Amino acid sequence: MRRAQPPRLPLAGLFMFWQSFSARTAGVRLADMIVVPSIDLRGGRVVRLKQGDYARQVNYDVDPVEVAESFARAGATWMHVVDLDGAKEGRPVQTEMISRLAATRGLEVEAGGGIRQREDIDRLLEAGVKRVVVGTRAMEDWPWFDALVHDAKYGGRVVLAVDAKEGLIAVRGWTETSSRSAVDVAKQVSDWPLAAILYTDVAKDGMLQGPNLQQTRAVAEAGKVPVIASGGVGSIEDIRQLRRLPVWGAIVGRSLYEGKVDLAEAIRVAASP
Ligand code: AMZ
Repeated sequence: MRRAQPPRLPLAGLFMFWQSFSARTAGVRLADMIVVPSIDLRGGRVVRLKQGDYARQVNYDVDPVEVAESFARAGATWMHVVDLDGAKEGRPVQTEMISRLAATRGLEVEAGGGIRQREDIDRLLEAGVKRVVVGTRAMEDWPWFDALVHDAKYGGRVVLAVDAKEGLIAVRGWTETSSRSAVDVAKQVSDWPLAAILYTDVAKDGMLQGPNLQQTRAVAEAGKVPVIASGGVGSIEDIRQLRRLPVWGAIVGRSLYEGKVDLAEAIRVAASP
């Protein structure tokens, strides 16, 4: 969908109201996009993997709590935290650190990696995490996931991770691929009370060479659940490109740590009309 240019003041306010109203009723995203900085944790440290490969780990010599505070200072409203030990081991491992991060003033936290049980979710929500991300168990036990998402207790608190390798969903720390396609799953959950679908292109993740715009668009247009795009952002131009898609948010990770993207600038670009 082409975005109309907003008129100059004083009509701008009216236009924004109309835009917001029409976007809501049409079931598409609002005009701005949320930039979601991310922290990937392993052994309590901030790391990034290339293409999700645990053997290709980059360590950053930074304090996760300070990083989260710097995100808030730059104007971020949401932060994405991945427990990479958890995703690999199939049980939450970094819960204590995630609880500390969830206490960051001004930042809402979504967190995942290794969540397999309701108790894992309850623990994170009690620790102040606003939304939990579930990938593997959803793909391997769809009835469990269906019941979870439709339980009023978890309404709007669950994000479905759709991590795709060449369109097919990857699970268990991205070491295995399922036979289902990302677009099919997005269609299937179209009317579910999910907080979001987190769509990650595994081949792009941690590579700083641009997101998979085509697949991201296909997933975003497949259903009504807001989509968070993840994987590959390496420049402000990538933020501009993603902003043209009907996505709710975009995850930015490695490019922040390596100084390729300035978070405050990314937030400005993502929000400007
Ligand atoms: O980089 C990886 N190998 C990796 C990763 N970043 N493996 C899983 N994850 C993330 C997913 C999602 O946020 O993007 O872990 C979460 C899903 O974990 P699980 O354990 O529910 O599949």
